[in-house]
Amino acid sequence: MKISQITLRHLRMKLKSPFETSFGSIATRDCVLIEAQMDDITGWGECVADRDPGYSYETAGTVWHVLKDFLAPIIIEGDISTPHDFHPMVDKIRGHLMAKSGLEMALWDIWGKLEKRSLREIIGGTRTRVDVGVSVGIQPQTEALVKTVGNYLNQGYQRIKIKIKPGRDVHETQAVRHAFPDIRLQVDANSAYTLETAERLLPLDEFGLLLIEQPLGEDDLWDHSQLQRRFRTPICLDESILTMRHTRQAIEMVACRVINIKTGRVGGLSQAIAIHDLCSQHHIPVWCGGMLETGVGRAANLALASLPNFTLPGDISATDRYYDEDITDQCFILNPDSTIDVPALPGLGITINAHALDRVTIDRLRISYA
Ligand code: OSB
Ligand code: MG
Repeated sequence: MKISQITLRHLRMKLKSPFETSFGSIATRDCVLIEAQMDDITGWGECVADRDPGYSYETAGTVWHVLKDFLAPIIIEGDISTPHDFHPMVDKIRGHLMAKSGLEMALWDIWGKLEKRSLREIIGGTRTRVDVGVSVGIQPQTEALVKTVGNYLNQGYQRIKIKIKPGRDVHETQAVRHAFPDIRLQVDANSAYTLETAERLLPLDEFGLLLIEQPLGEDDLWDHSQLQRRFRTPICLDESILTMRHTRQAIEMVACRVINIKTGRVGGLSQAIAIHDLCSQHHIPVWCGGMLETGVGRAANLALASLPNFTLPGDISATDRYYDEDITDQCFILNPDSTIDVPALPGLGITINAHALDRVTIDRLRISYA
C-alpha cells in the first residue's frame, strides 16, 4: 500500500443538543478527518480528539500537529503491506493515540477496498448487527433527565447510560431507576471522583446498574482496584485503558470487571482488537464506547463491536441522536430491537457527502511528497 497523499480536515459539527459531562458541556463537536490516497482508492479515518483537552490530553490541534509533522511523513514514505504494520511503524512516537488511530483507520478503509471485503469480515466480526444504547449527558434538572431518558426509550434504545458528576449522581440515578425500574442502566463519571469522594456513590450499588464507568482518575488503576472491592456493581474502565499493558494490569489487580474499548483511545483498530482478545481470554466482557463520531468513526465502531466478546451494548447510537446532517451519505438507523446494522460494503462501507463535508470544514491541509 503506497500512500501518495494525505489530506487533513478540521471539522466542527453542531450537535442537535448540547452534551454535558463531568468535564464540561459542548454544543459543537470538533474532529480531524483524514483522507488518504492510494492510486485511485481513497481511505477515510476520524481522529476523535475534541477541541479541548477534557476527556484526553489530545485535542484537534495536537492531532493536527502530530499527523502533519510526524505520522504522515512516516506513512507517505513507508512501506505498508497491511494495516497491522502501522502500529509498529509509529510506536516510536510516544502517546498521541487518537492521532494514530485516525490514520490507521484510513489504512483499514483502503485495505478493505483493495480486498473487496468489509471491515467486519476482515477483522473476523461475527455479528451483522450489534446491540446499542444511548449515552445521555448531564441535564439541567432531574425532571429533564427522566424526560430525556423516556424519549430515548420511546425511540427504542434498550440500554441507557447517564453521565454523573459530584452533586449530580445518586439522586439522579435513583430518579431514573424509579421511573424505569426494568431498563438496562449504567452511569459514567468521566474521572470526576477520588477514592474518598467516591464513598458517596455507594448507594448506587442498590440500583441494579450494569456498571459504573470510570469513577476515578485516568492514571489511577490502583485506587480503582480499592474501589471495586467496595462495590458489588462492576466498575468499568474507559479513560484508564490506553494500552495492552494497562489492560493486563487492570485485570490482574481487579481494577475493573468490564472494559470500554474505543479505537481512538487505544491507538487504533489493531490495538482495540488485541485488547478485546486479551479481555476475552480473561472472561472480562467489553463494549464499544463512543466519542460522538461522524459516520466515518461510527462505521468503524460498528465493525469493532461485531467481534464476539463485545457482549454489552455499545455507545453507538443512530445518526439522528447526534446530528441533523452527517458527512457520510449513509445514515445509521436504530432497528426496533435496539441494534444497528454493521456496514457490509468494502472497507468502512461509507461514502462521503462532499457538500456536507465542505459545510463543516474549518481548516484543510494537503500533504504529499512527490
Ligand atoms: O466517556 O464515553 C465517554 C463522549 C465524549 C467523550 C467521552 C465519552 C462520550 C460519551 C458519548 O459517552 C458516547 C457516544 O458517542 O454516544
Ligand atoms: Mg466514558
